[in-house]
Amino acid sequence: MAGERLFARLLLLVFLLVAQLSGLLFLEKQQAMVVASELAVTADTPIAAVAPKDAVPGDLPMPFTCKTTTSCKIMMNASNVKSYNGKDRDKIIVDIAGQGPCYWSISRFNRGDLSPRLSPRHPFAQPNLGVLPTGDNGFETSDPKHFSVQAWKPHVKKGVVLVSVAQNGELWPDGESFFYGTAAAVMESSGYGYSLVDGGFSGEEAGAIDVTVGKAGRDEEANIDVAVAWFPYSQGWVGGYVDAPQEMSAKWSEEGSHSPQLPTDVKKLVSFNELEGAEITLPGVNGRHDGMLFVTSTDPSHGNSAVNLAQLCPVKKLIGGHVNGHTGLKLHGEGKFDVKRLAFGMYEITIDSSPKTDGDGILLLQVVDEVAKNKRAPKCFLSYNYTKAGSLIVESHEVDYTRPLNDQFPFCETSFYFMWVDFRSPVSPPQNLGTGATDSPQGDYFGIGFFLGMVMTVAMIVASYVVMKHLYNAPPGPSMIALEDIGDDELETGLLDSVDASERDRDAVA
Ligand SMILES: *[C@@H]1O[C@H](CO)[C@@H](O)[C@H](O)[C@H]1NC(C)=O
Ligand SMILES: CC(=O)N[C@H]1CO[C@H](CO)[C@@H](O)[C@@H]1O
Repeated sequence: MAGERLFARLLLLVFLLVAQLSGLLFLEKQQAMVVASELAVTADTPIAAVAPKDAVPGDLPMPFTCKTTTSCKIMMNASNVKSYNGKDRDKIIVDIAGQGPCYWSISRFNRGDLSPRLSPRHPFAQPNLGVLPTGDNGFETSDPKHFSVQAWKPHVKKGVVLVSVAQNGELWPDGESFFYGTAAAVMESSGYGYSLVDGGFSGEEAGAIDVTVGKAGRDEEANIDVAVAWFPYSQGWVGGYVDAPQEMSAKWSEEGSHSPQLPTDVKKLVSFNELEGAEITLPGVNGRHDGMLFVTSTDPSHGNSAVNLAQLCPVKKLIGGHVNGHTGLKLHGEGKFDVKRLAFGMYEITIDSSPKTDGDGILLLQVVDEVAKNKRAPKCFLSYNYTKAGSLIVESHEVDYTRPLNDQFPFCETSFYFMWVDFRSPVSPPQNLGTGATDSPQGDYFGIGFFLGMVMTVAMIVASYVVMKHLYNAPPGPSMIALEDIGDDELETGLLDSVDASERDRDAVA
């Protein structure tokens, strides 16, 4: 029943966390392990492309050497589409408005679908971007000579893709009404490119990632700007892809679809509970103070689901934090930023006290809240856009089918995490023990202590996270009534009952 939909696939990215004192204590014991893991990273030789038939060496992408977080802002412009379901529905202009430090291409796109690819051979000469596609089906090619496919497909075995909606709602002249966007990182890639696993050239590939874009509350494909970020495991990011629960049991989506530091049995980390969501347990981690967890839907059905949850962490060059949605105050924060609550469900963030544009970086957003047992969890979804003055406006909305058709997405108030991913100097996980101590004492030095501790140390406190997943895109009509029959508390409630009131109060003060 509805539980099956509630648990569409989850994609979990668990960031490195700053440890408390305990992190320091086991640091020394684990130094041998630190060395081993660094060697392993160094030994990860660049993957080289295998030439398909009809390709000459000059058609291949360069061996994949992008070792850092990289992100891009993708624009989807449907101002030429006159009818949402007409023959011209895929006459959209797609472009990359900003990117870096590694470059991107897009090897396939049409309404609601994007195939972002990494490290193209000719990053500045993508002939399919910024122009109207010629045919009726958007853009798509399997020709190895086309620059857009001379690039690498993000893959679940190599890293995590996180997405956010980078426009606060959109109205196109296609006869449809104003809408809010949803975005998902799906493991059903169809755009061509080279495999990060075996170097081969293909379209469909198990575990390769595309991005789908939809309308909140409408279960329809959509065109709206999105931000896409890549976090490679080899850089030290901790994360993975977890499938929808089969008989309530957690399973990695593919063998090896997670950081090598995480156990092969994901049941040690993730458990699903009836209807409420998934619980993520990281030994040695206090979920309320130690880090941020970002979660993205990997459900391919055009963004009909949101995954809400998480926790913050100082990592290297992090500008981000945990914002109390009701006050606009920082609960935790790293790096230089200002945040202001402008109105109910509306926030303004200024990065680094300086104006930013689409050419500077993206924001990743994550709903996070603490909900006492039997209380309703926020079922908000977030988006952002830039203002002309160079700040970022974050909006939070929800779907409410009880309201009139033209007003079903009221503002919604929730606390959230955000992370600024800079195109030139992106956030990175702590990695080098030596430099860490001088560079950023908290993030790096303690971070690595936690990192290994999480996997190696069992005798640590165990904190639980609750991943609250909400269907905010159930189609209007009978299924919604069915949900209501079951009752809000059962369906819409994420429970984080491990939070005690005194801790909450302490944070509110901090
Ligand atoms: C979308 O494309 C049209 C032309 O096709 C252009 O006039 C408009 O400025 C574009 N919108 C954006 C936001 O780039
Ligand atoms: C450029 C742009 O779209 N700016 C918009 C960003 O969002 C705020 C509020 O959500 C709008 O007022 C701006 O027009």
